[in-house]
Amino acid sequence: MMHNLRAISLLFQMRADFIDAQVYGSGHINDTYCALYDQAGCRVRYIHQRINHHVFRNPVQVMENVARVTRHVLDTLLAKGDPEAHRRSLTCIPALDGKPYAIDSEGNFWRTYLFIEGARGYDEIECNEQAFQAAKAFGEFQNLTANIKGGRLHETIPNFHHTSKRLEALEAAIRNDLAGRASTVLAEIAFARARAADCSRITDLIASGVIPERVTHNDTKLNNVLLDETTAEGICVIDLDTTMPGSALYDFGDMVRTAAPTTREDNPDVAQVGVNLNRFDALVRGYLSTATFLNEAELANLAFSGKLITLECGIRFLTDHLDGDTYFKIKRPGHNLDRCRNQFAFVRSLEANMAAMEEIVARASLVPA
Ligand code: ADP
Ligand code: GN1
Ligand code: MG
Repeated sequence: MMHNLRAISLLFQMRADFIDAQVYGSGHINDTYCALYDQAGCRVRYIHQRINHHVFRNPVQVMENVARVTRHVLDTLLAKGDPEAHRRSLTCIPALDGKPYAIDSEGNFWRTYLFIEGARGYDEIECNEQAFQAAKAFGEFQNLTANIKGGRLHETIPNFHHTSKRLEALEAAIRNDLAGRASTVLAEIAFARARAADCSRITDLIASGVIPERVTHNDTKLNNVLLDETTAEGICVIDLDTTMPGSALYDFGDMVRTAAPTTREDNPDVAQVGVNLNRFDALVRGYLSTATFLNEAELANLAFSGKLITLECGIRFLTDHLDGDTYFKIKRPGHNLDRCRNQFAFVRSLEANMAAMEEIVARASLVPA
């Protein structure tokens, strides 16, 4: 459904005249629009976004986090004299009442960002350099947000990367079988259950204090960092709704999930799914060039984290398939099942290549950044 973006634009302090708007991007959660404006004679684009309040139950808290994080990153870049500070951080345009969000007549929460020009996100990786640059940018984002003031950020989705709880949610979905599909996915259910022990490895290390809690992005898929169209440099980390307390391993793991495979996340031909070790090597080098704060336990689990987050994502797609596709946007019937099978095929490939990946991490950890 296309919203009335002209009406939405009037809720914000635009200081520009609305021309038109189009649905934009390929995110699975929010409704994103790119809007064209005339700003005192200049054509300027903005992003208007409806927050998915089915997924984010407390949009006010989401926007408190986003406002704090974006302000902090921008201030840090400005203090360093970065000449492109507003291209390297998201900038919220305030609503008429000064808040970072506006509520429309139907109770939807909206926000508006400056459109980052000359950079784009990729649904499918094209070269090793993109992997290096994306990982470097996400590591730098962790550096930038590490010392954010004002106390702990809100947990916008509690237990977001608690993989054992994700497996429990899958078990509940199997029991409820809301869409009557459980009997058709027995192989996928068995695949997930066989890996129950993997699910608690990182959360156990966090609980015992071996792995520290950090401010992390938690949704570091490749298309959530915009790469410069000419230099491929990671310009701006976007999609900050889940930036909250987490583990650096969640972030590295999701980079592996989305930037190391040989094909896109929803390719139904699982014979094409595998891990590209050169891309993995580039991710490790890019991430370690900026994430210089990692402790030994974090380094020792970098390779495993890719498997964990891919397994978790596959479990989430399977759960949503069983629930009748209520969480992730789908473009065709069976889309979530295709995604699940693809992710599980990638888990298999990561398992087969784990020793080689461990070796790549060990070699890279010895080289000073
Ligand atoms: P979702 O949570 O649905 O993934 P995102 O915040 O990632 O939503 O936005 C969806 C897409 O819109 C992104 O993948 C990106 O291509 C584009 N996008 C979002 N914010 C901006 C921005 N400020 N400038 C340019 N493109 C953006
Ligand atoms: C969603 O919003 P988007 O498309 O960047 C999801 C991630 C999943 C990803 C799978 C808030 O990310 O957790 O890993 O889809 N975001 C949320 O592609 O659930
Ligand atoms: Mg996104």
